[in-house]
Amino acid sequence: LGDHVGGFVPFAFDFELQATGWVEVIVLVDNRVDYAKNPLHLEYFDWYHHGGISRSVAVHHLGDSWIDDVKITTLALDPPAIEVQLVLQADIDTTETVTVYVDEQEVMSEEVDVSESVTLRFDATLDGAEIWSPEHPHLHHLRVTFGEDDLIEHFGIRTVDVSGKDILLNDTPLRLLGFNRHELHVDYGHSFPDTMLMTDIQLLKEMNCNFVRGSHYPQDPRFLDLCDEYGLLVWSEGIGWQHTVEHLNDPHFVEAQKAHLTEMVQAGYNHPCIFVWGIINESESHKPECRDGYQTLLGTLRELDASRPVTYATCHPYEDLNYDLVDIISINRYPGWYEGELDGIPAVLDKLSAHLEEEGFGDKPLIISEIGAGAIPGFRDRHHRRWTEEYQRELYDVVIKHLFGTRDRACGLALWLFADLRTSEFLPKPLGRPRGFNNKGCLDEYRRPKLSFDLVKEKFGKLNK
Ligand code: ADA
Repeated sequence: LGDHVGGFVPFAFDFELQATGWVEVIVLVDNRVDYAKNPLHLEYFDWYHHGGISRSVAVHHLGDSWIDDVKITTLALDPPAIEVQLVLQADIDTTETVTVYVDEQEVMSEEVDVSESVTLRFDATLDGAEIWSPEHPHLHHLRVTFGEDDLIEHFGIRTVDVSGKDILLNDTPLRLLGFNRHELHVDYGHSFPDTMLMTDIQLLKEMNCNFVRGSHYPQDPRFLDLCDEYGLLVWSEGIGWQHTVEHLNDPHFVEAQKAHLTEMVQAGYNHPCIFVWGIINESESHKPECRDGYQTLLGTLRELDASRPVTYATCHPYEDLNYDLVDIISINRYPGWYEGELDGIPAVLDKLSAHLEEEGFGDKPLIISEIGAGAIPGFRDRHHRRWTEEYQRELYDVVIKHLFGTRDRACGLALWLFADLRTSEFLPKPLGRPRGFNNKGCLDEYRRPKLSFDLVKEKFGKLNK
């Protein structure tokens, strides 16, 4: 029926039923690393690529006409109003009634002529509807019927804006406190059972987080559903890790990225938890030759969704050339780990903000999108050396105190990393990856908390009161 390049995003193919009876779907997955076939998954990335079919496969049996897509956008909070966009399709020329219900109240109904495809847009004011936020993650229920087809979607009414240094959720500045999360588990690879997804949610909530950066690829739609329900704000990021001038100037790479980002936005659009889209982590954003690539990929996101800000995480904060292209500046930095000692962390963080001010970007929101330290699970020692659980706890303490102590020096913090993960043996720094793991998790690979867990819980708890 078709081919698809790259994981972590849903895709679909149409086929005609030749006869009634059972349908057998055969999916061949090739997880050999081969840039020519698939430039999105590369061997040197700092995580282990589990192959296989990692998310669900389903067959939808549709009639001659069907609902292809629904997009729900919040237009206003008071009174609550949404825009609904429907894509209706048919194999034949037909006239059918399309009806839309919100929480089982009809909000629109009309006759539509469809031959091939029709896009309908309408606005609805939902008096009395509740507003979604991390503190009150209220979801509404939208049902569309069209001929014999129907489609149900949950949505939240909430707005996201950027104003000066603030990210506003429902017109109120956010203080984002959370973690980078890889969807990886030693027992399940990328295919989490529902209970494991729920475990991650519970642990994040227990630490009083309101924020998850989905590093470095789109997270499972079931995880996003849970973030909608439990009130965790998500940075949804397209796949990528330290791409070079060669990649960003290769049409094969850029086209594959565009297709991947399109599928990410298509799948994530209706999740109120997603408040920002991100692209290619830590790539060569400091080289002029990469600017066109950044412009194209960020432009793709903006075209697909004008309702959310865009960002990317840079590891070249002093030389970066693309700050003007984003709404939110996001910086990955490892003071106290790859550079300097614990007592140097405040100066490093202050220098970053001072640089942004000097360069004229001081009026944009800043997220510290990665910062952390490796801690081998169970390794403790009286001197609190590097790699001990104590050292990681002290580093988190210094970081959180400095960023949110006397005043807020950033509007968001995503600690690196939620849980330890198996990494690639092709990473060019094996000495920094004992056990073959990235050990910077606040929990180990089985989600057993390290010492820093209680510290984060206490600190984020006080800040999130
Ligand atoms: C980078 C990268 C992460 C991880 C981290 C680390 O900042 O974005 O994916 O590799 O470094 O642990 O060194």
